[in-house]
Amino acid sequence: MLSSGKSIMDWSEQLAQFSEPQWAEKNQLTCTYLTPAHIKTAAELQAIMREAGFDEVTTDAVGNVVGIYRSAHSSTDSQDSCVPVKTLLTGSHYDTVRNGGKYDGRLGILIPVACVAELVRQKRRLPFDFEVVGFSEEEGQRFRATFLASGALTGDFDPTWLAQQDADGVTMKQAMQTAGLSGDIADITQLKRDPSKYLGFVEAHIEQGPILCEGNLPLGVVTSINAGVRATCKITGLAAHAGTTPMNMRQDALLAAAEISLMAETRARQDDGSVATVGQMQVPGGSINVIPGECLFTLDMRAPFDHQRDALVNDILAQAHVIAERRGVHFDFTEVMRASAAPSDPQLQQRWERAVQSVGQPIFKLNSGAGHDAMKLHTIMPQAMLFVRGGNRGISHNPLEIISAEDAALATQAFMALLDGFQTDLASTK
Ligand code: HGY
Ligand code: MN
Ligand code: MN
Repeated sequence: MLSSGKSIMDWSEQLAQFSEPQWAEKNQLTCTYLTPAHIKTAAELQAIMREAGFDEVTTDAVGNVVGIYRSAHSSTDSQDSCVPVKTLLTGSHYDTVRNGGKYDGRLGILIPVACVAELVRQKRRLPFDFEVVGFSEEEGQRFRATFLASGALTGDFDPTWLAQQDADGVTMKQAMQTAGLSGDIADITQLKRDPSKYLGFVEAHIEQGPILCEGNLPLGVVTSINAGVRATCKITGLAAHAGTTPMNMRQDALLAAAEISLMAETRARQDDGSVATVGQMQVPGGSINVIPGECLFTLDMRAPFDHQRDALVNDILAQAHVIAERRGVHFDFTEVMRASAAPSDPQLQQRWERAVQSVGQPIFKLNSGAGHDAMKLHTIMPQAMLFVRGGNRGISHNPLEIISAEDAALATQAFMALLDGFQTDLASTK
């Protein structure tokens, strides 16, 4: 099984070779929804899945790469195909943030791919179909439609997203059609999964934080995924001469945004577990000698519970309007993503706990500050996650993101143990 760790590291390098030109030239990884680099990554992932031995590998109407390893009852080499077969769903995303890491999302695809390769090596079938999805879009980088890929599986794809434009004015529909997808909402709505046919959704993912690394723990079991709200914000002030406008006569859009950013930081620090981030800020058409008349920025606000998140958002919004009023500027806030906290399904979480124990590791439980596709699948089926230790103190959304082949191998063993657990339990219910 140690070879699975090396395979996963090699596959990660294979996928990471595709990056968008302005980042590739700096040897950085950026793979956003349906860009040429993203399309090549999907093709490479398909090839990796085929090589591993999946029975079916397809790309769906939103660009998800879907691999299915048929059960003992529904595979072509079985007689009793009349036996009703459920499916265990797993996977994660293959898109990245700008100048991101190689393992965020992708590790959660490659670990179950390594499991299928091992099952094929053992000439073994499971008593359920095993469906591994490489979700095409989770990060919300090129378009604001976050989790659109897993959202298509839960029936939450918003048709208005097709008209969203990227920074170059390309609509999502156009991007889909350029990528060889129909861009028809009818094809997308068909992707909705019937939860009654599934055993649930499990996802392996790097922790993206320092806890496992500092605790010298290779694996962790997720108890809940934090709730989040993201928004795009716009301050409208008055562009004016930097030299002639007295300080007490300014409506400086950037300074209002700056004060709001610092206020958000102060407010988030007041809670245990709340976070608030301004990830992007720009003065469109700004000049060195002009007081900013407009400032665009983003807000990402999260907390372990919905009520705590809502209090954070409401306080920041209220205080932002006070700041804008005092500064004589206008503050616009457009919510672009809202996700509820997603507590792990207790039974699936216990399956991960038993799996981690079976590979000789202590059960360490932690919540997830990062959002994941699992929080989308949470809305229609039981879900639970396994975390894998990140090196470099778990840094993520950064090229320093790193894992070890040994931890990848151990996580694969734990995932195999989870599959074994399902097999044992299903056999005992016959
Ligand atoms: O932002 C997140 O939590 C995730 O990486 N998309
Ligand atoms: Mn991410
Ligand atoms: Mn991720």
